[in-house]
Amino acid sequence: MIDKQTRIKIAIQKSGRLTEHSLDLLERCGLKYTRGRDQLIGYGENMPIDLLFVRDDDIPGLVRDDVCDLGIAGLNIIEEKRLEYGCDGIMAPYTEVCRLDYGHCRLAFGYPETGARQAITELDGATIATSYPFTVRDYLKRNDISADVVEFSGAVEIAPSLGRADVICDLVSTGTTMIANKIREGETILESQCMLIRTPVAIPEEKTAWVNRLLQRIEGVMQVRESKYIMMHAPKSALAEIRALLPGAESPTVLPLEGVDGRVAIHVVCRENVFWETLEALKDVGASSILVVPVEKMLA
Ligand code: PRT
Ligand code: ZN
Repeated sequence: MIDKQTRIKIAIQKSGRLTEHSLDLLERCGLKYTRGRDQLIGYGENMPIDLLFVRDDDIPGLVRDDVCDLGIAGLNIIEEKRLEYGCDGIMAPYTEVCRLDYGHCRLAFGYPETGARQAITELDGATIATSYPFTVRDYLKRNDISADVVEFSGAVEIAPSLGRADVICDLVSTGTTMIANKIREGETILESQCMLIRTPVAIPEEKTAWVNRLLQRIEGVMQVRESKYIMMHAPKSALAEIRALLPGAESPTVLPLEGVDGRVAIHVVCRENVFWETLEALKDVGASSILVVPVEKMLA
């Protein structure tokens, strides 16, 4: 029995595209857990956090119903369920906390290569197959298009060849599935990535300190993903040029170099990846001994 009053419950995907990334994120936040015998619950050992392993489609509902305090799922599912619950009169079933920068994909129309319809301007009267009926209907309504939407729970891309739809609207990442099914990818109606959501009700006071701590750590993990610590020697006079060359850099630390006039050591954290071209440009303005090292942890 999990103590609801003191332990934070997080819903994550049991097994699928998001599972490994979500577990990796939580582990980077310092969470150690053991998985129960039924494998449905992970019990946090070093933090008052327990994980509920479920199908991604169930995550928004578990957070809406306050069974879980937090949930991690794709924006595609979160938005679809938000629209579905909105139809029940529930306007704000959960709060979107932050984007997690993995699970990137898009919900896009797909037009069979040999079909008569090839653009959204030709959708009036069409039948559209999708696993996201609420999102697609909402899009059609907002764009004043009158088309039929048929729901497919999977394998949407075969709907046209089965004669069940003229057009599809499905998730795409590399695009190879549509191409393999002779479907041309069209307009994107939703750009998606993984997202952290939280319950619409107030989190019990006993848990808020740990929730805030976790959110701060998640933010730190997201920030260090691309961050680099850069060290170099350079002419002091080139400082402004060097700052302009470094993407997302904070104020640099500038240190004198023992026995060298006019040159300094510069240390700086860059919030974005640093490419060879940047190092070459730094060298061109007089930098030398340039070192780029990954950042392990960061707390703003
Ligand atoms: O069992 P459960 O219900 O939990 O899992 P699921 O099968 O519904 O979901 P899963 O694991 O396939 O995907 C989970 C989430 O990953 C989705 O809700 C999206 O947020 C995200 N995601 C990212 C994707 C894709 N990329 C993706 N490419 N989800 C599905 N796809 C499909 C796509 O529709 C296509 O059929 O993968 C196929 C390959 O795509 P292409 O374009 O790379 O060929
Ligand atoms: Zn699913």
